[in-house]
Amino acid sequence: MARPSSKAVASKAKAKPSAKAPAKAKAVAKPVYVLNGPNLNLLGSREPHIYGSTTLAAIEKQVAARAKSLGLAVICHQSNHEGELIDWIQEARTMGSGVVINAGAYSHTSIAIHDALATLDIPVVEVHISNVYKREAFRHHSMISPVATGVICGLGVVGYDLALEAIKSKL
Ligand code: CA2
Repeated sequence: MARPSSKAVASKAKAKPSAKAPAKAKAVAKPVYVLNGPNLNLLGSREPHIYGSTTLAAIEKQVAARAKSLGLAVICHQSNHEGELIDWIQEARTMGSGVVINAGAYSHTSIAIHDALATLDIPVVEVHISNVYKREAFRHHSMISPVATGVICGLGVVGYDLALEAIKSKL
């Protein structure tokens, strides 16, 4: 009688129970969403006396490095469109661990961004590069501050790093 092939024998062999518990999939930490609103793509190119000379790309690089040192992950987005910012805020509701947002001029006008942020159960830090209280009166009111965990304003681009530290302290 022909011997069973080693393959057939192997398939009949009982699997040894592992001494270890089955390895669980490692939980991947949710990223902090860093959102920048209208005209912030122009940073570094105009009005350096107000906003400094750092470009948005450099800010995003700096934020990614700070996040890494804090053990956080980040997703950075910029848009000139209110609805796109709202889509990312809604995404952060389930996919994010926090939101850092400089909504630009929408900070002063947008009930829709206020409403989107109000749905979040994660920390939200509003950032302004300039000190809006030293500027025109129309910048003194923010629609989103009432639904933010905290606000950082007037400290330049370091405000984004400070916002990440604040989020870390809340997690
Ligand atoms: O200080 C901030 O970060 C602001 O959110 C910036 C907004 C302004 O409307 C807010 O009142 C305060 C404006 C961003 C415009 O950014 C520019 C950057 C360079 C050149 C022109 C605009």
